Order: sequence, then structure tokens, then C-alpha cells
Amino acid sequence: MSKPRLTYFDFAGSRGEECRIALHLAGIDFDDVRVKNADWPALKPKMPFGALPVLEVPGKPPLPHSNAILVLIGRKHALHPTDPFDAARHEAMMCAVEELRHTITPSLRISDPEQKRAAREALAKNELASWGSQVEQQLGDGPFVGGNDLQVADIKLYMVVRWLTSGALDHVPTSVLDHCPKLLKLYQAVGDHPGVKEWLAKSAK
Ligand SMILES: N[C@@H](CCC(=O)N[C@@H](CS)C(=O)NCC(=O)O)C(=O)O
Repeated sequence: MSKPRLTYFDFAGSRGEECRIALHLAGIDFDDVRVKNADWPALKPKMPFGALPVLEVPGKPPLPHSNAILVLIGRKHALHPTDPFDAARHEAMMCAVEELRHTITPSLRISDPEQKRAAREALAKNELASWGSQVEQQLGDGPFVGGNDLQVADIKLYMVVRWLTSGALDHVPTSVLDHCPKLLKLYQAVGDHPGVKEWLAKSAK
């Protein structure tokens, strides 16, 4: 392996895509390995924690967990605060995104349509709404978490807001975060960032 390799599933979303965006913004030439679902069962036991994304850097062991990957990229490429307390605040925000994803995941496995509707409507009204309010309270004037500079925590928030407001989650209204203007401003600012736009145009192909 002569250059970093990021392994994730073959779609332009979620934890893998946020790491790809960070690598792109950092200007890192990386192997973008996209695993087909059919190949996953054989690969899963070989991954450090049986999940993706995983970042491999020449001379180092494989690094799992999206937040660890993002913080590593951020620290090395000026996409994460250098002040330890500020950095920890950004990391807390990133942990909150992971917690939210784990709250939503059980609803992805419900096959009964009525049960799914009830679970998703309750999620939208309760956990998703309160998560948005909590994040909102911690954002300043923005547009990004740290002010004017886009950092890895912003990419993390962008990806989850995109998911929640896209209509991709059945029974979660696209207006679910309309009560969070600062968070929506951050989402817009990340989406408008030229480097992010450039990656998303390339990645979705
Ligand atoms: N906390 C981990 C979660 C990793 C995770 O659950 N990844 C999912 C894809 S987004 C996965 O690998 N699912 C397949 C599986 O668990 O078999 C992270 O942030 O990377």
C-alpha cells in the first residue's frame, strides 16, 4: 500500500462519505475502496470491530470508527481545533451524531409497515426533535461549529442533517429540523463549500 486507503460500502453517504469528504478537503490522495454488499460477510471478520469505515495508512494498523478517523485527519490537516478544550467540544458534537445514529438504527430493521410508521413518527417527534434543539443550543453565530472555518465536526453534522431532512427516512418529515435555524445554516454552509461540492459531485457518480 503506497497511499492511504479508506474502505466503506458502495454508496455516497453516512460514516464513510464523511471520511471521504474530510480526506478530499485535506488534499489527501487516497484509495477509495467501495465494498459491495455481497462481499461484506467475508470481509467483516477481518475488520478491527467488524464494521466500516476503516482507514489504512502506510506503516500503521487499520483505524476503525468514523470519529477517530475524522479527528486524525482533522488534527493532521488543520480541520480540527488545536486548543484541547475546543477540540473536545467538537468531538462531543461528533459523539452526539453517533448516538443519534444508534437511536435511529433499530427502526431500520422493522419490517412491519405500521410498526415502522409508529416508530418513525415517535422518533421524529421526540428524539430527533430534541437532538436538534440540543445541538442548536450549542452552536454559536456560525456558520460552522468553530465559527468561520469548516472542520471535521461540521462534516459530521452535515451528513446526518442531510440524511434526516432528505426524505430518505420514511415517516420522518423533511421539516424535522426546521426549528433549528443555526443547524440548518451550518448544513447549507457545508453544502456550499467548494471543496465539499467538488467531492459530492465526484462521489455520487
Ligand atoms: N461507531 C462506528 C460504527 C460503524 C458502523 O456501524 N458501520 C456500519 C455502516 S455505517 C457497518 O459497518 N455496518 C455493517 C455491519 O455492522 O455489519 C463508526 O463510527 O464508524
